[in-house]
Amino acid sequence: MSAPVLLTGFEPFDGRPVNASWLAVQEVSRTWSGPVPLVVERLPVSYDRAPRLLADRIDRIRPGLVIATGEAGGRTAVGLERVAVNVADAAIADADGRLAVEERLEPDGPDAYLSALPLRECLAAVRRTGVPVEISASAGGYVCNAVFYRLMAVARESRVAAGFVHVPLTPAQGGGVGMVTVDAALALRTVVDTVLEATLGPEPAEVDRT
Ligand code: PCA
Repeated sequence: MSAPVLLTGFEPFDGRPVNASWLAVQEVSRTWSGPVPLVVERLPVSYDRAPRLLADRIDRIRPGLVIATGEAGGRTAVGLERVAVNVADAAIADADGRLAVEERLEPDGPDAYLSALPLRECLAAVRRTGVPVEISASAGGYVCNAVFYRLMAVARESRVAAGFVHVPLTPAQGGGVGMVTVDAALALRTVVDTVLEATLGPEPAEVDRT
């Protein structure tokens, strides 16, 4: 698979100056060295615009793997999300002022999609780095879940490996509680590597030229 990896994070929301997911995605991008091209994208926290932008990028870039990420307040571990549900329901409005209460994202869509990432392998690989990580049973009912839901619908159609990862707030955002960006980025990079290795096979051993 030499198709690019698409990694997305979100714009800041809820009055916070930064978004931990975008900080982590930028850090992955800064230190990226292959084996395939990496494309990153920052999504607006909008039920309407974010899934559309993501679907458009997938259509244009034709990635082999898409990992969408967002920040999750109150969490202390990276969350490998298992399931995207066909519901929009959150206590706060999105960037366009839309407050969703028990709405279906796609009236005729399935109730849920499961992540297409090898979650157990990713969990084990991130654990080996020492970064706190868990498999999460709910991505919530806000824009992250909406993006995850659309991502899995598109991924299923175009046979792309895809999933969603939540990262904790940074300690600066979370009043001292949270995860530093380099750790969140290491977790994301490890998830990407794990999926690529499963698809590409292990990297060839270095040739001894002596
Ligand atoms: N977190 C929100 C939306 C954007 C983000 O980073 C969520 O968990 O839905």
